[in-house]
Amino acid sequence: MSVSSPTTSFSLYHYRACPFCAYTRSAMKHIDIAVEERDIARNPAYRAELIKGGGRAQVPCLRIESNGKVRWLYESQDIVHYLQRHAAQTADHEQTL
Ligand SMILES: N[C@@H](CCC(=O)N[C@@H](CS)C(=O)NCC(=O)O)C(=O)O
Repeated sequence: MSVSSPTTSFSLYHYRACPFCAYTRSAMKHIDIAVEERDIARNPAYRAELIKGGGRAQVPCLRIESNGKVRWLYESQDIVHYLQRHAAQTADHEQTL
């Protein structure tokens, strides 16, 4: 029997001077999870993507792509809690393999 796990990729829309982004980036390092960082202050294309996809220019915002579906998650605490849960579930999944 083969086991397939869903593939999920993450991008964090942020900018350096934002304290909520700094909190989120620091938690990401602690969780040790791979998240692409997209700085909206340095790259106007990322800012445009965020507004188009998420609906507003607020940072931090986590873009979650899973099995072809995209979700945009705002609020630093919600992002950190989501990534913590995801990391724990992934660790559980790997232990059962
Ligand atoms: N409660 C939010 C606050 C985020 C926030 O205020 N971000 C500021 C930058 S530090 C921002 O994006 N302001 C622009 C806006 O809200 O449109 C969180 O914890 O993520």
